Amino acid sequence: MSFDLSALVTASAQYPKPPNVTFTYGTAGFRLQGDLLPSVAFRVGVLAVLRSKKMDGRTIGVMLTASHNPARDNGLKVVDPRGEMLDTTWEPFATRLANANDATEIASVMEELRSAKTIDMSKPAHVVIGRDTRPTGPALVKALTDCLTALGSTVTYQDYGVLTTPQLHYIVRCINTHGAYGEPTEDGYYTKLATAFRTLVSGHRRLSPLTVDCANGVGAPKLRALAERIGEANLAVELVNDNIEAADQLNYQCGADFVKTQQNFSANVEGRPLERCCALDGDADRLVYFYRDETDHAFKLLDGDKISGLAAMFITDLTRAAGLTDLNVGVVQTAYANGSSTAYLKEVLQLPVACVCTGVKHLHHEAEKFDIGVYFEANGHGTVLFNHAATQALSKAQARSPAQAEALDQLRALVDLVNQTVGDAFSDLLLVEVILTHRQWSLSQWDHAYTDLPNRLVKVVVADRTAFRTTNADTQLVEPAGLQDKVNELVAKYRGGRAFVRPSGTEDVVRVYAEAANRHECDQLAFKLGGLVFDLAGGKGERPAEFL
Ligand code: 16G
Ligand code: MG
Repeated sequence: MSFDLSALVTASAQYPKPPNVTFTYGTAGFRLQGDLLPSVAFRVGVLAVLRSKKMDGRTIGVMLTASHNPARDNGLKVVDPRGEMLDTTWEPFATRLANANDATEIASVMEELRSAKTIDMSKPAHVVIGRDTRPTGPALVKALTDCLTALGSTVTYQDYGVLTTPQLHYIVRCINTHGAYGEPTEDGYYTKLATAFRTLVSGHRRLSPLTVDCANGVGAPKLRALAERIGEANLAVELVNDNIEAADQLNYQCGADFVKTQQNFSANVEGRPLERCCALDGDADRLVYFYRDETDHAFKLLDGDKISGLAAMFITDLTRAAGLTDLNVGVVQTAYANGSSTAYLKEVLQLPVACVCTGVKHLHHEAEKFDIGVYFEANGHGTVLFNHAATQALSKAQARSPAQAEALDQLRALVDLVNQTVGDAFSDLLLVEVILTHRQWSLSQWDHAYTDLPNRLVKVVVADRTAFRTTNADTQLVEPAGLQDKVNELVAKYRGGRAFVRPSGTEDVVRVYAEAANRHECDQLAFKLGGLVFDLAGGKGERPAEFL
C-alpha cells in the first residue's frame, strides 16, 4: 500500500458505520436519510480514489444529491472519466466498502478491490466534488475530503461547491479531455450552452416567456446564471419555486417528479391561458413541460417521451436536410414509455426504438450504439448522444446548397447544446426551446404529435422486494414463479392493455405500471394488479384500493 494506514485509521474513526443499516449502491448510487450517510461519504472517497488510480489518474467525480427526494435525504454517486455513471462492475465494491465497519475492514476491501482490478496504488488520483443545496451536503463533503486527505499525497481533489448534477458530469468530462469538451468550470458550462443556443435561435422569432418550476433546488440559482448569459432577448424565463433558503421546501409539492407523478400543476404555477410551463427536479437532471388545455382547461403533461419524440423528429429532419442520411438515428426508451410514444417513433418517424431496463446507465449505453442516439425516460431524464462517426461526418461534410449548409451548422451547434454526459434539464430545456422556436409551435401544437394512452403507476409494499426478478428489459417477471402468468391473464382482459411489475431500485417497494385504452380500464387494471401482487407477495400496510 502506498498510503499511511494509520492516517486512515485515525480519520475513519470519526466516521463509524451506523449500526443496523445496510447500504446498497443502487440504481443511482447511495441514497438515504442524509444524517445516516457521513460514514458512506468517507468510504466513497476510497472508491473514487481507487477508480481514479485504475483509470491512470484520470479525474473521477463524486456528486452529493438525492435528486427529487425530500430535503432530509441525501445521496452519493460516482462519475466515471467520460462523465458517465460508474462502471457497474465496481458497484458491488462500492456496496462492500460502504458496509465496512472500521479501518481494518475498509483496508481489506481496498486490498481485494486492488487485486481484483489490478490497480497500481502508486498512480495519482484526482477527485472532483459537487453537491446540491441540501442541508446535510457540507458535512458529507467534509467526510469525503477527510478521507481523500487521509489517503495521502498521491491524491488531489477539488471541491466545486454547489452544482447541478449534470454540471459536475460536464466538468469531469472537460478535465479528462483536457478542455476539448469545454472549459472545466461552471462558467465554461454556461458559455458553451449559451453560445450554442444563440446560434440555433438566431434569425427566428422568439417564443413567449417560459415559467420554470425549479423545485426550490440548485436549478434555481444556476438557471438564473445561465439565462443571464443567454440574454433575455434570446430566452425569457420566469423562475418560480426558486427558494433555496428554506431547506424543507426542496421538491415539496413542486418539481419534475411531483408534476409527473401527480399529473398536476405544481405549487405556485397556475397554468394561465397560453402559459408555457416546465419543471426541473431537485438536482436539475430531469425536465418535464406542462400547460393548461385551451378548450377543456385540463392539465396536460409533456413528459420525457414527448421530449424524446420532439428531439428525434427534429434531428431526423436536420440530418436529412444536411444530406447525412447514412447516419443511423435511433431512440432508447424503458418499459415506462407510453405505448403511443413508441408507436409514434416507429410508425410516424420510422425510427428504430430499443427498450432497456430502468436507470440512466442502461439507456446511455444503448444509445451509444446509434450514430445519433436519443434517450429519455418517461420521468424526464434524457439526452442525445452523437458518436464518433456522427461528429466526424459533421465536421467533414461539405454543403452543396445553402439549405444544406444551414442544416449542417445547426447540427454542429446541437452537438454543443446537448450535454452528452448525462441527461441535463438545462440543456434539454434549451433543446426544446430551439425546436419550438424553429417550428413556432405552442405546447399544444407539440402535444398533437400523438395522444398518450391512459396510464397508472401503483406502489406496493411487500415483505421482500428482492423476491422479484425481471427479464426482457423489466417487462416480465421471472420470480416469484407463476406471477407473470397471472399478470398476463389479467392484462388480456383489457382493451389495449399493457402492464408490468418490477421491484424499485431506489425505494423499498414493488412498482406496477399499467396502460389501457381508456382511463377507467387502465385504473382498474393497475389496481387489480397491485392487489394481486399485494396478496401473493405478503403485502404490508394498505392494500392497493380496488378501483370502483
Ligand atoms: C433513479 C434513476 C432513474 C430511474 C429511477 C427509477 C439514475 C441517475 N436515476 O432515479 O433513471 O428512472 O431511479 O427508480 O440512474 P425506481 O427503480 O425506484 O423505479
Ligand atoms: Mg435528478
